[in-house]
Amino acid sequence: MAIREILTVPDPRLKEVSKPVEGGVTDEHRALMDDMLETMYDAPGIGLAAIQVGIPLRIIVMDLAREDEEPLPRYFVNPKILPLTEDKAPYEEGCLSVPDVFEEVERPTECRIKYLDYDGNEVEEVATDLFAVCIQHEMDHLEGTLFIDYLSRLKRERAVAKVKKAQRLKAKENA
Ligand code: GNR
Ligand code: NI
Repeated sequence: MAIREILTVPDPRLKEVSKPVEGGVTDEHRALMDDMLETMYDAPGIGLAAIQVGIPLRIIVMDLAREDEEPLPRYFVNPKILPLTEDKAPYEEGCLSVPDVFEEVERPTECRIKYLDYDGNEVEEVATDLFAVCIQHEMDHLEGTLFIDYLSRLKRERAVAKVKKAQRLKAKENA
């Protein structure tokens, strides 16, 4: 397993539409998912899409366990999603590709998801609460959409400027 670099805005790869995994889940995909999980835990974050480490495949990892709970890694390959309600709720979201920016986003509170798991088995389940928020945030990454795309242009531009500035400072420190 290895920790990979997480892309941050304004990297254009974050706007790519990711491609489905064809021909089932292989050991190569599992190695990528292992790396993604390690990268996510190290960050730390609760979810990660493959494009965030530069791989444009429809693969997501997630772990919503609290610090006082056992880790519960989840893997989603080729996920499909269907909102189950028109009810929406706001949640203050963050993203490892937009570090240190947190803003409220409104999303449907419940959805049905269908995907292949780590072993390539088909799974169908209903996501609610934080699971619903996170899977919708991650599915957006597969379409090249970031949570800041739901904000006003002013807030979005400020968010990108903040990330760029932090990176300039980091580059200077390391110079
Ligand atoms: O770690 C993360 N936390 C988070 C908080 C609220 C809503 C969504 C998320 S996902 C994010 C990790 C990430 O960037 N996944 O793409
Ligand atoms: Ni994200």
